[in-house]
Amino acid sequence: MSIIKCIDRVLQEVQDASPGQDEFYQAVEEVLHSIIPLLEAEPKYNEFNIIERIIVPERSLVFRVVWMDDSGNYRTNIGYRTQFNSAIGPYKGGLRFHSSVNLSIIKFLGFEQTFKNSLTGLNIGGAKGGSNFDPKGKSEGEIIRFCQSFMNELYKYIGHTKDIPAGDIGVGGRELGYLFGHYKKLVGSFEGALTGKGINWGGSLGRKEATGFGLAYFAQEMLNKQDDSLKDKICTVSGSGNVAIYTVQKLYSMKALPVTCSDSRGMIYHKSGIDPDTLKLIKEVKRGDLSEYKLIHPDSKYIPKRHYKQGRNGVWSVPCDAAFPCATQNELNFADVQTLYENGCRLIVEGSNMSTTKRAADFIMAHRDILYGPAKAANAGGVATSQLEMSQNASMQNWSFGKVDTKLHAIMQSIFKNAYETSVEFGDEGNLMMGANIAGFRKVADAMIDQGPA
Ligand code: NDP
Ligand code: 2IT
Repeated sequence: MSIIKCIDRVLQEVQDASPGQDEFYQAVEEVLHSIIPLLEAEPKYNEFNIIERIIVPERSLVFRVVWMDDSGNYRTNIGYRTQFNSAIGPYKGGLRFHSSVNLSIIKFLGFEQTFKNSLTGLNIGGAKGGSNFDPKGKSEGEIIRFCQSFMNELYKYIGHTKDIPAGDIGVGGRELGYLFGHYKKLVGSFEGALTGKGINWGGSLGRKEATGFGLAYFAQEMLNKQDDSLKDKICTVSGSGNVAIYTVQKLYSMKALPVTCSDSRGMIYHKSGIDPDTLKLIKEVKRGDLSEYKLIHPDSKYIPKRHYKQGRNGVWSVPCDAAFPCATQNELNFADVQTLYENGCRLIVEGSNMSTTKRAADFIMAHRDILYGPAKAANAGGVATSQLEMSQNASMQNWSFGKVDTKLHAIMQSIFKNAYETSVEFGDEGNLMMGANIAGFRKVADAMIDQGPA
């Protein structure tokens, strides 16, 4: 059977076995299509049925999380942990608390994480978890009770050499603190079974900043290759959480000008430049609404979501040189990417996982004058620094911010180099989507072959 026919058959099987799991299907389809050149060159992957094996998670845990709200009512949420692949190391990946979380979202994230983690060059397998619990508007007591109840089940399946969760949307330092505190109580030992921990209790300096800083380092590498730089580039950024804030901050050190940010209710356009300290105050300290930004910066413009053009993300209507989606999956659609292109944007670097819809990604691939940094390469700085936290925990050391940041920078350079060189090896120079997918896949697939039917 030809490789293309084989892939069509496998994709059909994914649809049959996981009906309605659109995000998972989207992630699998992108990877399988872009690794065709490798599969054609290397029959061993077909021989060992790697494709059929690699798209199935090693296990998916789905569990009930019951917790008590402040009024004394029992509330029920669904908890998830998909341990996708452990061929190259213990399962590693974040936890997402958001009302939109379901098995499709967790599986797509775990699948992407497997190749992302492989690209870091470090020995970490892929996983993702979370819950449809929405921390927004919950009291501190409710957050604590939910985190403890969630951990009452999750602790059985994680551990510092087994599976090491971290943060993602809706899970930051606060939630990780409550999760870790309860994990420690349940297992009776202090071990680094979570990353993104507080600095006083086993966390790493630089982890909080790592995804955003890494994203900017990756963008810099992409532009360096073209003898260009981020200097004076007008940048649009979406989101206003962990990844967005530290992307904005790092863009300034590279002399670029980030002019937008957003949350689920609206966006800010600040022509003279988004102030990261104000974002930290509103989102990290007050956990407030982005509309508060305008109260501090009256020269900025707040646009509520209901005023966006129908079917558009307002952020991408702002003319820019470079776009950094940093909120959530499929936040950049076909119309958005067309507008970006018409307005002269030629660099798209993904902070969020699977930022672009399939049609948007197809548009980007058809316009090779757009430099495109796919999420699994560009946002890998977060998980890479999580692994640096694991290293520090294992050796009982605390590295300086500078040491961690230098290592992060080197890792992002090496991810870019690997993805770029792989694109050259397979005859499509600069196609980082293909380069990242092939390089990420190859390491995991080779380990699976070595390990037999594990
Ligand atoms: P945060 O929870 O800190 O921030 C998420 C931001 O995105 C918030 O501004 C949030 O708005 C907005 N957002 C989330 N969901 C939606 C939605 N459905 N529609 C519109 N806006 C939305 O999360 P992170 O910054 O950690 O994560 C952002 C992205 O980066 C995610 O895709 C995540 O998977 C990815 N990522 C994160 C890493 C990390 O280390 N944290 C590492 C690599 C990737 P609001 O505040 O209103 O909810
Ligand atoms: O998507 C991601 O890479 C993360 N949320 C970070 C995972 C981690 O284990 O640090």
